[in-house]
Amino acid sequence: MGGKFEMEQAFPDDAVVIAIVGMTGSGKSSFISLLTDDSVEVGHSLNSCTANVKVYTFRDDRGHPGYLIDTPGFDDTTRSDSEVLIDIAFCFSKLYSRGILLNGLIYLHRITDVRMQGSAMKNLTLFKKLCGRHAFSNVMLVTTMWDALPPGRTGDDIGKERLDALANDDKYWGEMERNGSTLARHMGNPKSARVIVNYLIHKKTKVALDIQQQMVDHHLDLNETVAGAYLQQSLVESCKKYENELDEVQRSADLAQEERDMDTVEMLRVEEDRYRTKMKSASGDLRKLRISHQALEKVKPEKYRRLIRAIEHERALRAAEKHEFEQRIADVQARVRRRDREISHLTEETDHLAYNLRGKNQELDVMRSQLRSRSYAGRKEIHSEEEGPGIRSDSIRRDSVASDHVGPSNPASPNRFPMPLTRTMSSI
Ligand SMILES: Nc1nc2c(ncn2[C@@H]2O[C@H](COP(=O)(O)OP(=O)(O)OP(=O)(O)O)[C@@H](O)[C@H]2O)c(=O)[nH]1
Ligand SMILES: [Mg+2]
Repeated sequence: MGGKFEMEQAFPDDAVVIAIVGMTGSGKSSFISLLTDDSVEVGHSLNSCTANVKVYTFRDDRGHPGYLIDTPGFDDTTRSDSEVLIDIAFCFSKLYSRGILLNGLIYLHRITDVRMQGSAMKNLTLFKKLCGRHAFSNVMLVTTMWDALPPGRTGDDIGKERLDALANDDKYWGEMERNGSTLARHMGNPKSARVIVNYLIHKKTKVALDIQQQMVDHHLDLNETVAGAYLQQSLVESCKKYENELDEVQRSADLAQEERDMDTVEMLRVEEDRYRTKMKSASGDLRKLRISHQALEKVKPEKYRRLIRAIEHERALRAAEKHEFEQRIADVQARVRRRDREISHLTEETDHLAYNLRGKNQELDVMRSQLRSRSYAGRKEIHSEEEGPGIRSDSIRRDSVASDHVGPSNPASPNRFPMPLTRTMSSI
C-alpha cells in the first residue's frame, strides 16, 4: 500500500491546474507573472486588463509543468457579466468534460479596499455560486497589496481589522472559511506566490465545481445553474428597473411635450434612448445565458483547444513516465525474486552438506570410540602380562593419567569420550 501511495504521489495523473479569480485590479495577472516565464499583461489603468480567460504555464516544485488560469473579474469595464460568466463557465466545463479537475482556486482581494462595494459583492457572490460549498476547501482567499497600506503599525492594524471584518462575516468570507477555505496574505513577491500555490498543490485533492457538474453532468443550460440563475435574476431586476425608469422619463417627456418645452423633451428623449439601450443590452445578456455546454462548444470551438491539447500532452507524458517507472519497479522485483530463489537453493544445498557432515562426524566418533576401546583393551592385556613382582602400583596410576587425553579415565566406562558427541555435532 505504501509503495502504491508513493507511486501515485510521484506521478499525479493530471497536471496542476489552478484558477486565479477576483475583482478587476485585484492583482490576478501580477500574481501569475511572479510564477510564470510566459509574458503576462498587467493592467495599469482604471480599465480592466484581462478581458478573456487566459492560460499560463508554470513549473511546480518538482519541475512538472502546471497551468494557471487568469480570469476576468465580473466587474469588467469592457464586457458584461454574462459574457464573463460564459467565458469562465466554458473554460471550466470544457476542462471538466475532458476529465481535467482543478487543484483549486485563488480568490484575490485588495486589502486596500475600504469596504465591499456593490460590484465587489456581486463578484464574490458569483464566485461562491460557481464553486458550491463542497469546493470551498480548495479555495484560498488571498489579500493583496499589503505594501500599499500606510507604513508601520498603522497600516498593519488597518489590514488586520479589514481582514477580520472579511473573515468574520458570512456575507463576505465567513461561510467559506467555516467550510474549509484558507486565508493567506500575498506579499507581492515570487516566494509568497509560490507558497500560496504550493498549498493547493500539496492538498492533493482536486475539485469539481458546481458549475462544472451542473453543466456537464446534469446538462443544465448556463441560466439554470446556480451561478447563472443568480446572474439571470439580477439581470431581470435590472430590466425591470430600467423599464420603470424609462416609463418615468417617457411620462416626463410627454408632459414636457404638452408644455412645448422642447429643450427638456430633447434631453429626455436622449435619456429614453439611454434606458432603451440598457434594457436591450440586459435582455441580450439574459438571452446569452440560455446556452448549454454543448452549444458553448460550437460557439467557441477554437478557444481552449491549445489548453486542452497541452494538458492532454502533459497527461500522456506522465502516463508514459509512470509506465516506465512501473516497468523499472517490476524489473527490480523480478531480479529480487530471482536472487531469493538462488539464495533458497544455496541454503538447501548448505543444509544438505551440513547433514552429510553430521553423519560423517557421527561415523568418525563411532570409529574413534571403537579405536579407543580397542587400544584400552590392548593396553590392559599388556599390563596383565607385565604385572608381577617389582612392578609398582603407581605405574598403573601414571599410565591411566597419561591416557586421559586419548581414552577414558575410568576404565570401567570405556564409552565415555573426552569430547561429548553432542558437542562435536553442534560445533560442525
Ligand atoms: N502596490 C501593489 N500593486 C500591485 C500589487 N499587485 C498588483 N498591483 C498593481 O495593481 C494593478 C492591477 O494589477 P493586475 O495584475 O493587472 O490586476 P488584475 O486582477 O489582473 O486586473 P484585471 O486583469 O483588470 O482583472 C497593476 O498596476 C499592478 O501593478 C501589489 O501586491 N502591490
Ligand atoms: Mg489581469
